[in-house]
Amino acid sequence: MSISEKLFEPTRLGDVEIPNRILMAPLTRNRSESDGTPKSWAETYYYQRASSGLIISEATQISPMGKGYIDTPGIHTAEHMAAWKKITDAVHAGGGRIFCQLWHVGRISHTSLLPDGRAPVSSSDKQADSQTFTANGFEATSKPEALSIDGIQATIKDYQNAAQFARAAGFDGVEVHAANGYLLDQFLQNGVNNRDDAYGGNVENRMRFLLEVLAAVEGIFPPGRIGVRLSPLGQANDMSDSDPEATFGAIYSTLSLRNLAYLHVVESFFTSDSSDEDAAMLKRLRSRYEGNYIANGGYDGERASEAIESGYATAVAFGRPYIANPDLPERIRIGADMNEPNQETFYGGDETGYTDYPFLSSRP
Ligand code: 8OZ
Repeated sequence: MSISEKLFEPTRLGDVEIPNRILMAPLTRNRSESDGTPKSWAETYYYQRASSGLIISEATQISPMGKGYIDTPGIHTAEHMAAWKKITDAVHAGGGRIFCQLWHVGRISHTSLLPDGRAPVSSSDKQADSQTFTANGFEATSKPEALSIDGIQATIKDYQNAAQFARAAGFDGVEVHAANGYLLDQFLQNGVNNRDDAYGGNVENRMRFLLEVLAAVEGIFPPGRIGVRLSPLGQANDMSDSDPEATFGAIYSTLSLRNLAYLHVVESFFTSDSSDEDAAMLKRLRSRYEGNYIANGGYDGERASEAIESGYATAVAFGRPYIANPDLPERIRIGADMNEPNQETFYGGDETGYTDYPFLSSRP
């Protein structure tokens, strides 16, 4: 199959008009100041990618306790806000749109990254068999403490506070990161969540935290400017659920009623390929969500064309291709060769492998 013209048909994601269906996926790059303030080179990086239908920012912590890796950005201080404002201004000047991905890592963290060397928090005290990246390189994630009910309520306030900073920073909306084994996912899936209070047990209880976060964020942005990211295949960060299809089916159906901008689904992660059974389950789950669906994970222009032509997806978010191809929509449109991303410069470092990937022709 060839490239569908539908990839370049404008549409609406909730309240946000997008000129094409080729979105920039959230990409962790670990190039902020250690206090979480984005550096000025991020203005160049995001500006270069403004021809995307929608940019979803790299995962951005909502609070000091939400941090899990070295040099990731935050959106919980006036300094963060001012630095992000320059980035959103640059994207808007380039004709683009950008959402802020609101992130709390939960147990995927290390005491050395957290205030006063505290333990990370999660739905339970189960330690992840996973690693994070600290000042000392890769280290095993620390044993977490289960959040109290008061701790959950305070974290919901942190999401609301971060959404307020995101609005002040000029973001067009926010994406609530509930995927990839981070805090909200640690509540959704019962391989980690063993609580016996109102936030554990059946799936209605396990999704309560996510729904309360959405309600709090909806006080700041309208639902049509809020997206949610999920990863029902649970491939990352030692996640598991006893019945993923039932769990995520209930979550999709519930989110379907909220008139959100979109549901964004990680369909495969770079650590594994999805099987036919996985693809079939993703398809059955997809039928449970009536709004805009953003597919992500391993797509190229042809697969994206198929997904959009068939009505399966509204848009497709590209990750690794966007690291190396700032003008990705144009390259897909004309069938140009792609620059290959260099894995060695994905995380941390300077402008090399960040703002220096070449455009097809002269830069915008
Ligand atoms: C890669 C490295 C660190 C974090 C995610 C925020 O998986 C991430 C992430 C990805 O959602």
